[in-house]
Amino acid sequence: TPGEAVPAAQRGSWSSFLKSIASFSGDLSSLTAPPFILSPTSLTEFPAYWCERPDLFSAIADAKDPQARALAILRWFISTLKDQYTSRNELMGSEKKPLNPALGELFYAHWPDRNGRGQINLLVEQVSHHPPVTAYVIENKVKGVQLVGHNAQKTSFSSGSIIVKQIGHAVLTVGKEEYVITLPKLRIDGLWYGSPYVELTDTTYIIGGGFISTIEYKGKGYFTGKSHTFKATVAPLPGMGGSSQEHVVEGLWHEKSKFTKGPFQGDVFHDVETTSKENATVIGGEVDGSQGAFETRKLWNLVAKGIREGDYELASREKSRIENEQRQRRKDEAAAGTKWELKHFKHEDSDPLYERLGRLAKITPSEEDFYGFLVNWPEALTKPAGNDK
Ligand code: HCR
Repeated sequence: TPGEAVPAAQRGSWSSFLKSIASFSGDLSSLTAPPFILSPTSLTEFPAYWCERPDLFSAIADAKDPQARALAILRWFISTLKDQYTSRNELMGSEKKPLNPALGELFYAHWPDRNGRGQINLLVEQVSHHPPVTAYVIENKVKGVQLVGHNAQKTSFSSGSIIVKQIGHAVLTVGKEEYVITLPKLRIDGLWYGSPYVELTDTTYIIGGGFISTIEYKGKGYFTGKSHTFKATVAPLPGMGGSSQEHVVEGLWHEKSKFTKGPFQGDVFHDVETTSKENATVIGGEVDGSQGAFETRKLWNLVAKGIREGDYELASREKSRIENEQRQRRKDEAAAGTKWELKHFKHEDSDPLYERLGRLAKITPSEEDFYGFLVNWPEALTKPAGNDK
């Protein structure tokens, strides 16, 4: 039945929310949604999903040749998908509408050194408000592995689902080698019932180090007939990689996948059950006096409390306060002829690496902008590795 997962008192506002989505295209974040679908977490926390299997991120550095490295990168990438796209369903019962970050909102966290894998730091900054754009860097300095990227979303509505085209890309640096990673397209299904969930569609690419991984996503009814299915091919880039053989991996990105072609055919490629998940340690914990006013947990503290405890009056009052403050800031800047200065990133109109590597795979769009990291880690993250107090 329609709206079966929606609390009775919110069914009316859920159906008007759906109607407004259906007649709307662009920045979904600005639409007001009924309380039951609100998440207490801001989008600035999402980049942590790239590293919730920190052992696999660090293991990229240990691969002994370019082909093994391409496989290690693919394994880490596949391992992130469950956390990126199904964890809200597991934790909160469905996909939810995240808090829309303020311009300049920050998120600092790390994964402590364990078993010599090295400390991994995470820094996130909201670099645009309308449209929302989030930039991030994740770095294991000891191992020489770094991920820098940004992402934005373009949404549209098609046969009952929200289609989310991700804009932006990530650059993974391993030692001196650089890889470009493109992002999947999302389809948000289950809206009719009030229990949205994400299915991935289309293709993503990981290009660099002489190899290209092409990852195709399908939902129910394809390859294996199951949700969250993918098929990945790891092949040498034209003119590179010598006699290396092609590998094909197939399976479910939220569970298990196997090599289905190539020298390791039949072997398990990745199994979510056997790689341990670790939430990032947030600098300042839930909220403490050391967090600045723009650090996400501090900024949204009372909104999140209201949402968690069902005190929607508190949540909406605080949300309006934050939004009004933001509007006032923009007005003041306009009046003074100044512009908000980013703290950790520098916007670049183009990314030559994306263009060069992207050309090899004919990826679209052929050009994208980029946010370069200014390499100004906050002190709380540069303390000696292992000191995770
Ligand atoms: C589309 C989405 C906001 C963006 C979220 C992204 C794409 C952000 C980058 C992460 O790396 C991965 C990621 C995962 C999320 O699945 C995706 C969100 C899903 C819903 C949300 C919409 C703006 C909210 C739509 C409202 C619905 C739930 C009613």
